[in-house]
Amino acid sequence: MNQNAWASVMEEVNKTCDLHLRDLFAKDPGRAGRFTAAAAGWTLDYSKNRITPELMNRLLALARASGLRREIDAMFSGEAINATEGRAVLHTALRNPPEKTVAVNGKDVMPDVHEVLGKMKAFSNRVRNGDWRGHTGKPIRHVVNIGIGGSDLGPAMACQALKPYAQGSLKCHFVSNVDKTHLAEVLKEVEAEQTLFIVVSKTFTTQETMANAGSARAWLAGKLGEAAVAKHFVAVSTDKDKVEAFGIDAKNMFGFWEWVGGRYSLTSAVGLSLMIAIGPENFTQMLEGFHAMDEHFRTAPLEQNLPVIMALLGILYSNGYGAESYAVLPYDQYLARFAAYLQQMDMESNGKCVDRNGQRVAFATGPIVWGEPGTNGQHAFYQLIHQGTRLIPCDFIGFCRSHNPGHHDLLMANFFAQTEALAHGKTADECRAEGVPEHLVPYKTFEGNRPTNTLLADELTPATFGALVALYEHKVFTQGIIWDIYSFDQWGVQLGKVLAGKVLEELTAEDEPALAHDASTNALITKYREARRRAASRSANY
Ligand code: G6Q
Repeated sequence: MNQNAWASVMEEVNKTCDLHLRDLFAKDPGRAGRFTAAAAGWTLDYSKNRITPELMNRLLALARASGLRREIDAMFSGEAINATEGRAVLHTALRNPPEKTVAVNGKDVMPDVHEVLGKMKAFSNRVRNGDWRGHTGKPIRHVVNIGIGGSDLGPAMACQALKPYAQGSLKCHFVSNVDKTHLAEVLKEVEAEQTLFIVVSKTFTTQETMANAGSARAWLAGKLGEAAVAKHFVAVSTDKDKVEAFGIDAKNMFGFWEWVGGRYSLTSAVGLSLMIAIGPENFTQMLEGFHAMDEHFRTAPLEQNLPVIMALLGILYSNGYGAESYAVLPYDQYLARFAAYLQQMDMESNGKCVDRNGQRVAFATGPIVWGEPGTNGQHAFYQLIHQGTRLIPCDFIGFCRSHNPGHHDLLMANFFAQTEALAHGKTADECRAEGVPEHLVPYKTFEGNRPTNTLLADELTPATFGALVALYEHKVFTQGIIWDIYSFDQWGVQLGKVLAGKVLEELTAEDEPALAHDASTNALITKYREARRRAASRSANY
């Protein structure tokens, strides 16, 4: 992080940290207008943050001193900014209109992007209109996406978010966990003859996905015979040879490229299940929403740039106020999985402690992300946000219109009331004026000064949804640049992919090889082996 620019931010934080949002609003009638920006169908009101115009100027100076503009251009133009993996980072190209060109190593990637999109559209239409039939001639009614992490969370979250746009006769299911229960419970809900499995894996080697895909394939072959696999399995991957080795014909494979990171892959072929659910036209509108926010991020002045503003506010609280986490609170049930999706996007991207020079950073980086839809959270964890000892900045996300309008005014009344209460609190005198007995005044007083962002759009549509996801993608990118860390690798995930291999052998080998872990791990594995042996001898006796 640029130390001079950060010192200048902290100088201003030290001057303003005792100011209360209540007073900032009282003193400045223009505050809400001053701290509101809009783009791609979204309005961001960030006036309920602990900022003054001067503090915002200094935060923006931090962004400039970090070379943010240059880095944005580098990402959008296909430079290999994912340096530890030697790759470009071009999820933004996936949403480009056809006339744009973007070169990676001198080759324009856009023709390939649009060829795959075309293939996805043709296939989705065939599944949706019943033209693609299962082995016994019946149309598809169930689509099962088998993938994990970036090959699951995006389409799973988006299928739920855009459910009002989905074709009712088709149901999408998602299997990710290697715990067999996940697959088993989904298989109870589907008919083999009418089920399409989409095996989604960038590498086509991920243990969990391969185990689930293998079991799903055995289940289907057991019901309909091996010859049925061709009509019931398609793949999304970057590795054609591995897809073919699994037994899926390359013509039923939808490709993407190494420059699409897993957690940024929803707008690639990884979104195939979503496109089947909502149809190509809605999918295209979603891409347009993503693109609108991409263009805003790329071109808007930093002081009006939604992702940049949100990134800077996040850094203010993480590094200036020591906040450990932030909460994402969508007041829309369709966004129930949005926080889970953001957990991967943010925590996998910026959960890093080494900077781009290979040095350990001396400040906090990626925060903990959590959240639930309003109003459920209000009856659970909001207490801690209102009166706990920790500072938890929140993003409130809401819509002026609902797809299910019956209670919408009530929902939104909560939405607006919560951010106001968090900012202004309730003083001891206000409690007394309400007749609160003196001994209860300390408990019924609310300090307030709890910062929130409010994001408001007209309606949850494919376009506003796409813009919302892109907003957070670019917020996370901006923070990575300012912290000077690499946001697009994930060595911690890779570690998990190899760790289990050795232990699996130790759990399953007949001769129970000697264990050389720490004493705790040795004892736990021994206990598990004993239970496994007992279970095996019990089933042998029956
Ligand atoms: C995402 C991560 C990770 C990845 C999964 C699945 O950015 O790299 O979550 O998406 O591990 O990997 P595959 O798609 O290769 O199966």
